[in-house]
Amino acid sequence: MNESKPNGETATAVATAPPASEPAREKLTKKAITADHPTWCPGCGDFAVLASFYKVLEKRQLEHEKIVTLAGIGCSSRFPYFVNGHGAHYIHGRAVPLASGISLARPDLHVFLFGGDGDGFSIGGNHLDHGARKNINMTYFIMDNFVYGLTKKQTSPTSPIGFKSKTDPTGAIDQPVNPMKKLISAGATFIARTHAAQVPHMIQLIERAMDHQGFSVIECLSECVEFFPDVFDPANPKKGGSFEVIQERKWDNTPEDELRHDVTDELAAYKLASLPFPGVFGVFYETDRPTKNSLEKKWIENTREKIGNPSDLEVLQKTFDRMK
Ligand SMILES: Cc1ncc(C[n+]2csc(CCOP(=O)(O)OP(=O)(O)O)c2C)c(N)n1
Ligand code: SF4
Ligand SMILES: [Mg+2]
Repeated sequence: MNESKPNGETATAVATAPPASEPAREKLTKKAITADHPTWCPGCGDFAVLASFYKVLEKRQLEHEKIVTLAGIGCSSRFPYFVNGHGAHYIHGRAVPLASGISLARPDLHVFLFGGDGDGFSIGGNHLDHGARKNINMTYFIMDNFVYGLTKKQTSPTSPIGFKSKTDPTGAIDQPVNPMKKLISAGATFIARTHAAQVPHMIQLIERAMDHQGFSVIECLSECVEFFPDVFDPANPKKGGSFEVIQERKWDNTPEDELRHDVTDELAAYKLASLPFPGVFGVFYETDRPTKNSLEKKWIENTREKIGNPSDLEVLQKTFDRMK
């Protein structure tokens, strides 16, 4: 089995029994992962995201102390409060820089980010771009509700033209961000899209994103029942819509395979991203590019070797000595 993110670019898990002195690990249960009672409005799409995340953690039996959940500010960004693991509810839009530091300093951790469309595409839009181009190892789940929920209904970067809000009482006039196009052009190496009413699909994508080495992002249409109700019904079969899943290429040499989507084809991904709302769901783009984590690790190792392999403490001491 290929290990998920933390254990390096191509690490393969080796089943080894724990040393006799180490007590057996307790099973990671939903009870152990659950921290607090979610404070979202009844019916908010974010509940299903949390439930899916719990399911993935339970299924994958990650080491409890290696789970980190980070977020900016927003209803969706309350996420870390509800997960019993390391975590932080950080500054609005600044979860990516915080996560970058944690990911680079502690490559053994599973770094998950959760947040909203405002947090990811407006206030933190610039940070998202740089995390993506640097391909820093983390999994970013964006709960897109097309509105600023926490601050009670302002136009967000993904609100459609015409949306009436407190900031646009006569209807939004600005062209919305297309999350898939933004992420492809920024250089994210795993880009996918899902819907909070589709729990098995969400679980499948979270697992794939986790296993991807690099900056992986999932945009999830997650309804704000309070300030933008029913907006995602066109993609919800239970509400009369249709949830169209991307058929990925199987490379099985069949004529029908020619019609399937090659996830490594950037232009094909752009074409899928151009489909009218509600569009399609699944993996738009996936590519293998060295992570900043691996490049930086190599650079540190080479430099350390050149100066005689000092320990971290010795490097620190030498730096302090120079300041004297
Ligand atoms: C730097 C900064 N700017 C603005 C705010 C006010 N603010 C808090 S949450 C938020 C929008 C949240 O919207 P979104 O990220 O879409 O999350 P949602 O609540 O919809 O899940 C804003 C503008 C803030 N806290 N900090
Ligand atoms: S205001 Fe909207 S996004 Fe926030 S908890 Fe309520 S339903 Fe969810
Ligand atoms: Mg929002």
